[in-house]
Amino acid sequence: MNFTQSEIRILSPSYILSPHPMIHNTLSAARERGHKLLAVLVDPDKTSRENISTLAAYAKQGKIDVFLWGGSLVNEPRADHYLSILKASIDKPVVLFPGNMYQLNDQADGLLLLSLLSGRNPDLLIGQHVLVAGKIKQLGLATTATGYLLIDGGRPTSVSYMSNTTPIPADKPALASCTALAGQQLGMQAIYMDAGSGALNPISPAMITAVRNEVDLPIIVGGGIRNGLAARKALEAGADMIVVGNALEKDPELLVELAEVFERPATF
Ligand code: 1GP
Repeated sequence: MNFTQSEIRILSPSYILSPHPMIHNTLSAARERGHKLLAVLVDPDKTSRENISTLAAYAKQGKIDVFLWGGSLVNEPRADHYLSILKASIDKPVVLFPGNMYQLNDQADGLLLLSLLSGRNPDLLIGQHVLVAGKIKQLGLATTATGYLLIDGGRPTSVSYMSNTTPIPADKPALASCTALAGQQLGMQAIYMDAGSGALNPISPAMITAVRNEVDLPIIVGGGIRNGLAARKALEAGADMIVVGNALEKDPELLVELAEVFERPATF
């Protein structure tokens, strides 16, 4: 069946019209070229016009490759407005990293469709996904099926509390690698290893390498990365993309130090 452009726009706005490839394809392409990526997590509850304009300036300098958008809770009434400002200010992919099913938004270029594989809460493994499957299709959001592994970062985080799940112990890399492998066998398109926002300790290189050695999928690593050294360690251990949120909320200039860890600006 053939559709006109306006019909396509109605059926599937973001998927068809987004100028950016799906994030797992971006990650795979970067990996093939030996490139690593830096993602900045923007929590709609903690951002502002000024913060977005600062980040946009760094993105224009090639210091940010990808934006993730989301939080454990989103109560900010101007969240949609801020997302539209971010989208209008940058030429980088903005991908939803939703803390719950209420955070879908077709202004984004894609959605990390997270399944919390490290936990045993069925609602976050498949329950919420069923509830929003029709909505995701309706919005035309491009999805990346993402096996999400919550790993102990030294203290309880919003994710562990809100998800009501126990993180994988930080000193049990085999548990993480088998969980990631199961995710790959189930057809996931990426693995996100997260110590949770504001974690005391970032995920150890040993744990990242254990997962890297077990799966061929793109690996995203975040939680508690506060400086260039921690970023470098995660990348050298096998992460394809690191995510930094908290530390940049406090000090956006940290992007200068982080960018030095990456040898080149990414091209999309
Ligand atoms: C959290 O991985 C992200 O899900 C980022 O963590 O805020 O600690 O950088 P931080």
